[in-house]
Amino acid sequence: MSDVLTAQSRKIVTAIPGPISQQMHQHRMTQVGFGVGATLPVYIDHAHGAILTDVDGNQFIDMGSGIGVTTIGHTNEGVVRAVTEQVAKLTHTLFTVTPYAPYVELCEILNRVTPGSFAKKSALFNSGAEAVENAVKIARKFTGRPDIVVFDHAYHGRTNLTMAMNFKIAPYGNGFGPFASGVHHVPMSYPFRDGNITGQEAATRAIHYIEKRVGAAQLAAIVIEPIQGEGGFIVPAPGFLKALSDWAHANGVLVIADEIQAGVARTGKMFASMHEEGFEPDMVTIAKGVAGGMPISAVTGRAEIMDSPTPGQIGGTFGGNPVAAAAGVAVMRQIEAGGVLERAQAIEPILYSRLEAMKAAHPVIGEVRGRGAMIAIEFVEPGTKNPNSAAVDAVVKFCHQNGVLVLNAGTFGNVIRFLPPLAITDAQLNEAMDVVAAAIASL
Ligand code: PLZ
Repeated sequence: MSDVLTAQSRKIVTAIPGPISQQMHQHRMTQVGFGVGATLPVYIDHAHGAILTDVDGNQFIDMGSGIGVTTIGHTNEGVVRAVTEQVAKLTHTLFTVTPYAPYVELCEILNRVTPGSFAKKSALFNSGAEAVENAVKIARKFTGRPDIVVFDHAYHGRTNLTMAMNFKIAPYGNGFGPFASGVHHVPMSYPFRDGNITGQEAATRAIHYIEKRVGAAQLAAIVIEPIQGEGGFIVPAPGFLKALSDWAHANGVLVIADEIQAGVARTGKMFASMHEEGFEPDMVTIAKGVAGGMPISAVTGRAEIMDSPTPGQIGGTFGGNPVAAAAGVAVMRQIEAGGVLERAQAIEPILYSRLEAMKAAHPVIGEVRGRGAMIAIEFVEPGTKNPNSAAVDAVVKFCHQNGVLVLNAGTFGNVIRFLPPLAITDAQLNEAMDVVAAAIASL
């Protein structure tokens, strides 16, 4: 990745947020609705690789990638070129009125690289939530069944259906109901918190819930994040996903893998589902990292399932926009060309060795987990497994003040997650970890 060669460094030159950001934020508060939050109100002017530069000239090491979006790196050359060329050529027709090539090209790549060796087809949308909505629509159409199952600690979006699918009501759903019906929540495999039962045992527990509470005959699909994102990078115990999907397939139930946060090279494989031997979801939802920051999402699935809606049933004005699709093609070509998955794989041991050392020194860290460049630490009250969100708040604040952008996560707000752009250098990664270590030591 050539971005690595031009990488810049962390630099804090004002208070955080700086005076210009403070002024802009004050103005924003008079113009933007309060429901739209801001984790760290520094206003970003430009970015490259893994460095964000704000309007006051502060430079942050980005350990969040805009929640797993700029995986390929900020202002990646290939993406900038593809977008620039496409924007000058054609910005919109509406694919379902008069089609264009980049949409089909991106679908062709996704059909090839998603898990499962069966024939696949795709459809493109704007956001992750919209992809999830459409996957559920298609599953219902194909099976002729109404209900869906989701998991504890899951996150699927902010639309009406996906709000019903989220585990946490606060902040996502409070006051926004009534919500879509036909959504059933069942227990997840969460090794750190469920006594390390096996994947098979956790699947049996979930299946009992489904059989008793829903009934397989009512069930169109199981929707699951192969590694939960907002839930705190919960990696299910080995065998859990396979056992669930074996049960689903024996009962005519489809499996939808929500790969919106974990997919597209993030975990060191093209998709996180591929870490579980024999797990082949019928459909995957894809967004975030697929287009290097341009808004686009996809549903990719078995061809016969994707063909079950009739022409005109699936669409939307902006879905698969040519500029965003061109960016997607540019990202996916780079991943297929090699080096990107390897970079995610190389980031994993660096983060693990640094974070495990912090865990050994500080019992406030209960667990280090995750895969590739999707690694998290869960904070507890020392000597217990009681969630410790106060520690997370303090560590996050310290990191932000010191030029490292980190994100929290988790049902209990007690997880810090690391999702660096893969263009991050080893030096930047270690510098970020030095700041995290200092933050934890300061608790
Ligand atoms: N499915 C697994 O992670 C988005 C949410 C940011 P959209 N997660 C980040 C926020 O606070 O709104 C996400 C996800 C998984 C679906 C979604 C939804 O994707 O593109 O935000 O709609």
